[in-house]
Amino acid sequence: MVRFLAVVALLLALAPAARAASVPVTPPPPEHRADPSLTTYVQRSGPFKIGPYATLKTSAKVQPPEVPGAIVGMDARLVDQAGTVIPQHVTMLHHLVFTNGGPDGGRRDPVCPRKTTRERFFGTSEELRPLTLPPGYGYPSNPADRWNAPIMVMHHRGGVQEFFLEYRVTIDPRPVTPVTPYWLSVIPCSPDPQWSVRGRGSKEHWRSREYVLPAAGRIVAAGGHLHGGAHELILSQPACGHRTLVTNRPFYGPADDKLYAVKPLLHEPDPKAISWWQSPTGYAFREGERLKVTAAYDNTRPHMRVMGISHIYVAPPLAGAPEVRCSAAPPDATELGAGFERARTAPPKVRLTLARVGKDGRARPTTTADGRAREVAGDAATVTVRDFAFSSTNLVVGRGATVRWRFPDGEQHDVTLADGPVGFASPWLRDGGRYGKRFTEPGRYLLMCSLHSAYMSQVVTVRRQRPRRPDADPRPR
Ligand SMILES: [Cu+2]
Repeated sequence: MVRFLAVVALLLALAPAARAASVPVTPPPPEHRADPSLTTYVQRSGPFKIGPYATLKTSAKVQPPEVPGAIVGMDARLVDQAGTVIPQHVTMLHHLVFTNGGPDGGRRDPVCPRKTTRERFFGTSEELRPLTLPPGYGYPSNPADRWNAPIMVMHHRGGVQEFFLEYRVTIDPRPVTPVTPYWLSVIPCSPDPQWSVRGRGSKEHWRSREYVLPAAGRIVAAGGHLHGGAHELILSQPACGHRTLVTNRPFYGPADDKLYAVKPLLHEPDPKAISWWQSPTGYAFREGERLKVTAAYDNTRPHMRVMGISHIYVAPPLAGAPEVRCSAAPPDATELGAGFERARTAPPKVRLTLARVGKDGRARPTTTADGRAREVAGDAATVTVRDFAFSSTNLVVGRGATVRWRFPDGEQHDVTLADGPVGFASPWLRDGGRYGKRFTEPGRYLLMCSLHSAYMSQVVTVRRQRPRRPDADPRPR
């Protein structure tokens, strides 16, 4: 019965989005840092419905404002029918990316080699950092542009929540210097650009990626995206002594922030804000210049499905300016900070659990497995992930054994550590996808599907010695 209810809830979470509808115009909100005489278009997509404790991954229908011009400020949040902002500890906007295919839908991100990714020009996540640009710069917006917005939302309560995606776009109709957005992700050009931090070994974990910029220009703004556990995101220039151009710093909520009181806590909260850098002069770079993005994470404990993405906005070179190697740091750079009180810069320690949904429909934290232990004495154990369940919820293996998960369903799932000795997570998998993990550290691994975390869990216990009886019940009948 609980299983059946879970499936109903999950189907509800997948209900398609309705069309976008325009709502009034306003003066720019202070967060856009725009000329007060400009106009902000407050637009909505939805309504969406999200089921109890569900994760909703969908594509929101979004469109540019009906006036031509340039975007000089933009943000997005979840609101209810009355327009009231829904707090993140209730229904969380976890990821959002606005893409622009241009009027013919063919515009692509120039740093993605296979050219399958549309131009990404605004992204926000749990950080909810608005897009702002220095005065005189803007991202060109044509009412005929074809926009799209993949979103990922997490509902932290029982019951069904209705919400709208509200996005506020400030347009400057006057001529401005156009910017080109580049999305420099540590994991490039993927719809799920994540990896996991093991949480063993050195105190800090680093992961980097270099990109070659196709044309000369000036970086006039830089934002970023990090997950929980992050120390910082660094944009550097390898050809100039690996100097740092921009550091985006995460800001975590205070300890009494309701984000940390979510129960069951099935996902490590991301930073509540991330710094933003902008400069009218900018950092000039040459055609073919390499830029490097590095994400630094705490490595004293595991952090799963983390990301590191630098969002840079590039203006054309200054007319008549000589091309210089390693241009001086701009004198007019500003860094925008947390924007809330009592921000913490060090990632707080959080302890995730598994969950069990009761007959009353409420999810409660648990750290134990359902069902009797299945002990596997051999080198390998196979787990099938089918019908929103792991086939072995309580698996015992010996140190050095490999567990292989098979994902035969058409629905996407994954296997992600909630708590345990070593961090890991599989990609989202379906249609026969497979994932294997060799367990070399003994201990208890609390595992879940991150897309259905309240409903799908498993405990793998890794013993120092292999269980004696192959595939035996602990109490033979
Ligand atoms: Cu799943």
